[in-house]
Amino acid sequence: MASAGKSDSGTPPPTELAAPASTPLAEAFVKIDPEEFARLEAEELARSEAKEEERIALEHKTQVERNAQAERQAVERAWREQEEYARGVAELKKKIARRESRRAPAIAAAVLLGAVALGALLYNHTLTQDRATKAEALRIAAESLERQEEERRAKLAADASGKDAAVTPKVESSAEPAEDPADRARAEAYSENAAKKAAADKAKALALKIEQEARRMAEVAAKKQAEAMAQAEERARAQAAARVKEAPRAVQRPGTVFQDCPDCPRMVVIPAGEFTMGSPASEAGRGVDEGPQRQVSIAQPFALGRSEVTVAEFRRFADESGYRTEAERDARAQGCSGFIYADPAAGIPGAQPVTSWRSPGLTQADSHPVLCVSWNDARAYAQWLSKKTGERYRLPTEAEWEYAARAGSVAARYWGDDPVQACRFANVADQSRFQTWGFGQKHECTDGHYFTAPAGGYSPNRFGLYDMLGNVWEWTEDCWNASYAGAPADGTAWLTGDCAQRVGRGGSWSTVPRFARSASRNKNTADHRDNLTGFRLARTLE
Ligand SMILES: [Ca+2]
Repeated sequence: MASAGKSDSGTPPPTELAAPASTPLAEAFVKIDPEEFARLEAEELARSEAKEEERIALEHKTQVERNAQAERQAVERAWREQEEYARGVAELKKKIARRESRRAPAIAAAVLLGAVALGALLYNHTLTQDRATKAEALRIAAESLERQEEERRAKLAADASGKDAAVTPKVESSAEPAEDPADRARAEAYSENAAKKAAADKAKALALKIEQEARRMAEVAAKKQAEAMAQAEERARAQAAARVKEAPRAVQRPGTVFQDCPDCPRMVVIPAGEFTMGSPASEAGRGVDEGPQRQVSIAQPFALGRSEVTVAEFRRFADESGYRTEAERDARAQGCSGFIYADPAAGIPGAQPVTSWRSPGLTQADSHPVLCVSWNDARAYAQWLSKKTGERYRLPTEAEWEYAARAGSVAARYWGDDPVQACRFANVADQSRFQTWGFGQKHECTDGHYFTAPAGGYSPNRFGLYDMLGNVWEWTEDCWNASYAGAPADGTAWLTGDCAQRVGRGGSWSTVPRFARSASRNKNTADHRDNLTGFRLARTLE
């Protein structure tokens, strides 16, 4: 306890200073201060980094040298192959020709031929390599030519010495004094240097020529390729244009009947043409909304349904798409207006429920035109069919409809003016009808059907269209206008005016002569449905 108290007095025990000094390691720690240590550490790090950089640089240099070596070897190999090729050609020529005078040009030609090929190689090579490689190629070419030149000289010398030995063996031992060997060596050295320089110049010139030739050949090849591509493109364009010309001719031949799918409605191609739309003031039963008469031009052929869309066709739409008509969606008890009056003479009972196309208040077969569909429902069907087929189905415009119904006729009906002839061409309010609701006289003929008739059951008009009059009223695309003043003259739909109401055309199974005319018009709101109204499709021909 006493020593502890002494310690507390401020005098440190002697061991605290003496102990560090007693070991060299501890002394070193004491002498190196932290800053010095950091500096040494940084130096060491810099040294190791420098070493690493040096190593990377060395590796890089080695790789570069390796690449250069490979390039040199490739060029040398190519040149050697070329030499061998030239030599082989020369040998072959020798054997065939056996004529000294023709040998040299033949060899030269072979060398040039091969050189052009090599030049192409060199040219391609130089496109991607640097100038050093190009210089190297020139050097190798020069060396090669030099070697050839030496070989040639050696051969000539050998030939000459052989000839000399054979013909004039005594020349060397003649009395004339021999040349000074030193002069001769100098002359030979001079001659050799001159030959080397000439060979090098020749090699450079040859390499330049090769390069130029290769470039020219590459340009010619590129030009030829561009021409071939342009020609191929032109041919493809011509073929495509021919197809475009052919296709519409085949598809747009007037009267052609086609289907875009096995279950799709049959369509008829209607020709382009002009007609007078509306009725003359003299036409019996004419309405004021049918004028003024005007010229309409249909510029393009189009397709129109051969008959009205049938119950079967509409059912397919409803089943496949799940679409519910406006009548079916209507919360009212009666979604579709019915025009059924009791007709005891015809065995027609009193009021039947009229709810939708599924139950239109009268008996229908699948082949009959669908009823109780609104303008909106009809357009939904056209959109669905367009999506299904990839073609552009739509409702006909009012002008298209009248143009197609008339089929060139200017009479009140496409069969003429006489309503009594109707029963050959249409299912209308005929003699079987008891009730005409005060609209006037029924058709004085018998068409065989009180209500709807199977689609396409009567004679067609001159365009091959069925039931353009009678059976069911047909929706068109146009907005309602009470006069044709200001209507488009190009057959397009008139989309201004009273667009809440859309135009219906053609009359129905219940229509009297007054309305069963090509020019007769009707209107209803776009959501209206009744059991007199259906529709017919149009399709744009591309
Ligand atoms: Ca009828």
